[in-house]
Amino acid sequence: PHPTPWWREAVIYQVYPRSFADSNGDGVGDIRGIVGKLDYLADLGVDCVWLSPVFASPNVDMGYDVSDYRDIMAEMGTLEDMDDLIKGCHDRGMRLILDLVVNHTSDQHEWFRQAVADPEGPYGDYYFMVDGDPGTPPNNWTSFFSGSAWGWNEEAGKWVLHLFADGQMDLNWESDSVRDEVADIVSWWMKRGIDGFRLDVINYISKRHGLPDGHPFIGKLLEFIGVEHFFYGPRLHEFLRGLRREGFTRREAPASTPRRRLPDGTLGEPQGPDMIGFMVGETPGIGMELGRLLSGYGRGELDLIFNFDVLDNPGHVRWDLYDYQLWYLKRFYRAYDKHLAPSDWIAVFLDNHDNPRMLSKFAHGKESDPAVRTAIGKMLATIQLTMRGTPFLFQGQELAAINHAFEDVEQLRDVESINRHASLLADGMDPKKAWAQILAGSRDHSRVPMRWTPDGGFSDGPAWLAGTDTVEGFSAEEQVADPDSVYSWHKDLISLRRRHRALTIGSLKWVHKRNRFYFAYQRKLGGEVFLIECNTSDKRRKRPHVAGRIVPVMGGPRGRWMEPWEATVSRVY
Ligand code: ISL
Ligand code: CA
Repeated sequence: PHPTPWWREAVIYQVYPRSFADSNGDGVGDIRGIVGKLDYLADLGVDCVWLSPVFASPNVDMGYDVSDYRDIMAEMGTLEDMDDLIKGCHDRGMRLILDLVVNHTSDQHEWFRQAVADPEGPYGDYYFMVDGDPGTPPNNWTSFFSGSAWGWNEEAGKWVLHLFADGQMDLNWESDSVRDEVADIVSWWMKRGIDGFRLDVINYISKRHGLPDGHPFIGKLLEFIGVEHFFYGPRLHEFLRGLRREGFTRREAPASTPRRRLPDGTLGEPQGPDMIGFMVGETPGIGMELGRLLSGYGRGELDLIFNFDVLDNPGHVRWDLYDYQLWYLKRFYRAYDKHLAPSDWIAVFLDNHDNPRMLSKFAHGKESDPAVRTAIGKMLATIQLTMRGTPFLFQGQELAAINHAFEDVEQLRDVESINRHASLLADGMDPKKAWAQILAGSRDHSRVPMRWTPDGGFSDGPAWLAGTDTVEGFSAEEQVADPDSVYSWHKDLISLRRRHRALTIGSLKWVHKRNRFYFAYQRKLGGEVFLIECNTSDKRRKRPHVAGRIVPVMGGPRGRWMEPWEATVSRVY
């Protein structure tokens, strides 16, 4: 009886379990730790929690290398803990989605072990295992984590494809059995009660037949060789439709279902299960047009995609140190708004576990001033939580988390940074320059432990990754207690969204759309109109004129001048 799919009105919160909360003092975040923080998430107003991978894994890539999809990583807990987490979310009116990493498995996965032990046996075609001369890889593709995408496997006496780390072996989706296995894994978790999955690099699963060499020109443009053969492969649409039909469509009742959350924040009765699990695809290298084909409403593929074009200004990559310009973000959302059909929907995100913090990217160095950090944290939250689309917050954004000043590569834990650093040095780059790149782009910035209390509060032991910030006032405890904090701003915005659907499903109309620093738009549904105004510059600026009787509901008073990074949300009558 709800005409809009739930995920279009939801605020989704990404938890990076390793760094969220550690319940037993071993320095690694775990599922019990998350269970202990569910009230915190429900108070913030989160509708759905997404967990980065918690499945059994040797952690070559921090869980993105799964060795058993039906078991939990030893240091994170047990299946029983997971059942408690599912129920704990549902009891609080929140949904839970997990992270499905099925472009590749760990080399420790049973399928891979069987495959290399007996390449002619039933698992032989689960991976890309190719005969050849041990000195010459089958093609010129490069790995996203440095070097060739091929590894020579002694046991099988064959080359094996790995687009990511050495231990992340690409699954061969051409095999019917692989597709059946993946659908079974999804059904198994759906029955346990989860509400869907984020699908890791899901646009990479169909590789062009024959695995031809990548074009060196494209490789130079996109930094990796071979990508044109799998970013948008020949059978991608077919594979996604099959997975939705065979895995995500419910055939059995789930063990638990979420309670309904009412507009005033109180809880109603448990709802019936969603007939189809939610699917949000991580789709690097997929722009707006192709993204629409992968997630258009009613196409039977994905519900949403992440479009990564948002993360860097044109001409820049993650490894460059530059100040991100928000006029580009405005242009990005305007372009979406122009090109999409009214029935299309986007994922709105600024941070995740694979990127430095947007707050720091936007204002390198300036964010060391707590007042600036607070202003920018609120401004970014305002844009993210009122833009038309589904916001995905990453843990710590509500605390205005910033990058960490790592001192050297020894402090890093991420395989991508470590490999890249070594390869830059091997190529003869000046060590200072190499480190500057890594420090600008390392994924570890966003992976430092959550700061629950002024002195940390993540774990009783030494954390697996050092770097929790120490600036007074920015721990969860202090932020929750302060009505003017970035946390409270998030909470108030989320509550406003829930009470006024103009802010979720309402139409979007740009105001002074060519102004580079006035990031402003209206959201409208029926007779209700909201005006969102941000001054994205570091200078005071005169507030441009907007017609109507305008009454601020957040921020304000609405003076003639806007302060640097000021954000105001108003009702328009
Ligand atoms: O290297 C990239 C292409 O330019 C990245 O965008 C990469 O494709 C992207 O980071 C993929 O991320 C996901 O899959 C990885 C994992 O390490 C990440 O944490 C995950 O989010 C491999 O599973
Ligand atoms: Ca632990």
